[in-house]
Amino acid sequence: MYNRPYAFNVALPQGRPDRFDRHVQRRLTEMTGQFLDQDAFEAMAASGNPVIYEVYELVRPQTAGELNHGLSVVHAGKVGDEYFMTKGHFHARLERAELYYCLWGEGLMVMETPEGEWAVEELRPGRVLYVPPRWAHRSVNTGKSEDLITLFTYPADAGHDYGTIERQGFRKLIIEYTGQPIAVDNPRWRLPEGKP
Ligand code: PAN
Ligand code: ZN
Repeated sequence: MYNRPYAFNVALPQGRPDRFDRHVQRRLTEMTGQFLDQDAFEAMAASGNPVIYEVYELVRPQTAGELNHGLSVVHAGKVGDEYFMTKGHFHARLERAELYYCLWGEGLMVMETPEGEWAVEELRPGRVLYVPPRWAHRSVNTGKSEDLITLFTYPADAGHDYGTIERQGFRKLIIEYTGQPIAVDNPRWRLPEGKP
């Protein structure tokens, strides 16, 4: 029954909605190449391969006008000095935006455009973040022990381009330095193929 209004509830601090179509659990080894500290990555992969984040999504028909929406739950932890984070992506249709609302925890959204602009915005409960068209986005949990929980919605025809970030990474990484999160240049960031 696709065209009836519906409502659902979100249990906090679990971040689990009582209605969803899709539940994704992303484990560390599904993020090969994204964390900087390779030794820490391998040690953690060998000792339990933890779930880094989960997504509960209500998936709508992929037509203009529909909005996918759901909950993103990034667990607390670090790989070396780098906080747990999502894979991050551009929308396959680059001209598609997204809205995030933070429900729980503390974190940062790291964003960048193909043209080389970048931005980092704080996420904490009550804070709304608008990700405009063309901006790749990755959420990072900078909290000590709590999950970072955000509600998101984006056009159902946006699609996801993970490959670009898998190949070149984000320009900025978020690491802990003297107990605080800071954005540093990603030494492994690569120019997109075909660009001088
Ligand atoms: C979100 C993200 C979610 C997980 O729903 O998909 O936070 O991050 P990754 O998709 O990068 O693994 C979203 O931005 N959708 O477009
Ligand atoms: Zn998105």
